[in-house]
Amino acid sequence: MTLRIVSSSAVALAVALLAGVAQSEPDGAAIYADLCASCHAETRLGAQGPALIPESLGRLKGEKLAAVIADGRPMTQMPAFGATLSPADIAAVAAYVSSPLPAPPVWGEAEIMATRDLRADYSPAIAPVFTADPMNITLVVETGDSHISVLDGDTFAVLDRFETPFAVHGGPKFSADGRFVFVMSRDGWVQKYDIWSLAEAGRIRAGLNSRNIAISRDGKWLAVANYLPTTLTILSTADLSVAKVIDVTGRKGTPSRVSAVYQAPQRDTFVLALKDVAEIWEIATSEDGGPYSPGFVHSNENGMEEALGVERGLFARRRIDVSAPLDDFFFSPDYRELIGANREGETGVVVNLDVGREIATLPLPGMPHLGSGISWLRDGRRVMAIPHLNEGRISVIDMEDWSVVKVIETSGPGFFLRSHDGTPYIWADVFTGDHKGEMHIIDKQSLEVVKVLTPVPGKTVAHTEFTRDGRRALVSLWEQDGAVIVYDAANLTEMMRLPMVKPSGKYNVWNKITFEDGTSH
Ligand code: DHE
Repeated sequence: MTLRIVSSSAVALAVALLAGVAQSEPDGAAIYADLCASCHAETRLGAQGPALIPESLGRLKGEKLAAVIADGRPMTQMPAFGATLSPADIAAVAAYVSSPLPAPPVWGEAEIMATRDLRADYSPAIAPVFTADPMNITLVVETGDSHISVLDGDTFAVLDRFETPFAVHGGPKFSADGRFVFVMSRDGWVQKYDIWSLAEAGRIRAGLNSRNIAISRDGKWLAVANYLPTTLTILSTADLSVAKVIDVTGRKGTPSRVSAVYQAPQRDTFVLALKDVAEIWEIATSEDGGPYSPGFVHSNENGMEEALGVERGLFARRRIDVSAPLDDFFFSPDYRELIGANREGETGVVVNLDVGREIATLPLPGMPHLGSGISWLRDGRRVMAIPHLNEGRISVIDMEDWSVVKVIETSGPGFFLRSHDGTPYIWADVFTGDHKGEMHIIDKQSLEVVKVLTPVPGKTVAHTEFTRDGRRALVSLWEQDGAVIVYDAANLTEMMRLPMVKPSGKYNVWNKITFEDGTSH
């Protein structure tokens, strides 16, 4: 009896001690569920934020990972938890996200197809169901409540407002006739919307953590760049079925995340930026391919494998070796040259896609954001401008001799540059810092800042889009209780405000389908 009493007290003591130990050691999984899962998903496979598993964290380990959790990531949605979590809490959650999943995620054709949801109530209209100019429609992505507003580009009336998947990122892509638009969310959902019918046609989850999409020149194929899994998913635009899932693996067998995919119309290809291997990939988007497609002979060593006929036809691949991985691209208007940068580096490289090799380097410090670059003609020469994500500078580069023409100083780091053939100005935002919300108006010829607009001091004001004729500039008041502010693009006066819920990017059908000078890809 006594023995039993002593024994049960000892057990109670041991339980209490163990509970104490458990309490003193933070539970990474519980912290994750509490603070991280809402953006990165309970499965850790990513949603608004990227997947947090070893395969996607790559080299982000140990102190570097702890620093991201403590300090957040500049120019992303990742907040700083240093004030909320102790160093031990941070170490625990870092260890948790660095641990492998019980089973590796599989997201192949079968899994993707199982998510396809074609709307039973959708029937395509035979003509636009509205009287507005279909070529001057502008879409406004409202990230605050996951919707897109469809604007009449002449009157700015809202023709429709439809729900999108959560956390849309990158520019929606239009079919060449401007009728359909495809929208992608960071957790890999792709939505097809029929502008003429003002109705969604369907959606499918093409990846678990995706970056952006591109449409082929003939409008038949939509490529989805994925971080997780390390694939490029190609969908048929007609019915959103999977045409091909391409595993992205470098020459030496290293799998690579796809940072972005772009349409190169003159080449009839998709061009892929790869995050983890020093290669650029080009994928043919037609059976026969154009003169620059991967199936044709190229006068370079890098193209030899394909030139010998190893890969030909639709979705044939060409690899171009580069000196380091490039995760952000800008293209010359003829798509013969690609300017690439790695956000962590200090230089950019120019790759000639015809010969398949680097032909020049550019000084590009301060996290250049090439994806937001624009180009135009200045004194008869084509120049390009790119913002820098961590300093108030815009680099202007001569695209003939690749010299730096000017570094324009602004009042803080900006995200987006926009212009239009019909305006003499570039509109450059300031996204972070004390001068957040200042929109710089820069003369395209003198390269001087001619005016700074501050529509709502202290509030984020970013991303400009123009009407088809370039006479009006639409700017996002990027707040939950936000607006699209419409300016007269010539005299720079405000004309009206359209209430919107945290509007981000805006996309004019005509400007996008004609690759208008001054718009991004
Ligand atoms: Fe973007 C476009 C990459 C963070 C809003 N962004 C792009 C494109 C790339 C890119 C490669 C061009 C793709 C296209 O349109 O087809 N963005 C990145 C990043 O690597 C970065 C810095 C980190 C990340 O988390 O991915 C990043 N981007 C952001 C944001 O934090 C922004 C401001 C808010 C958000 O919604 O995520 C943001 N990115 C945008 C927008 C575009 C974009 C609105 C389309 C601009 C356009 O005019 O086409």
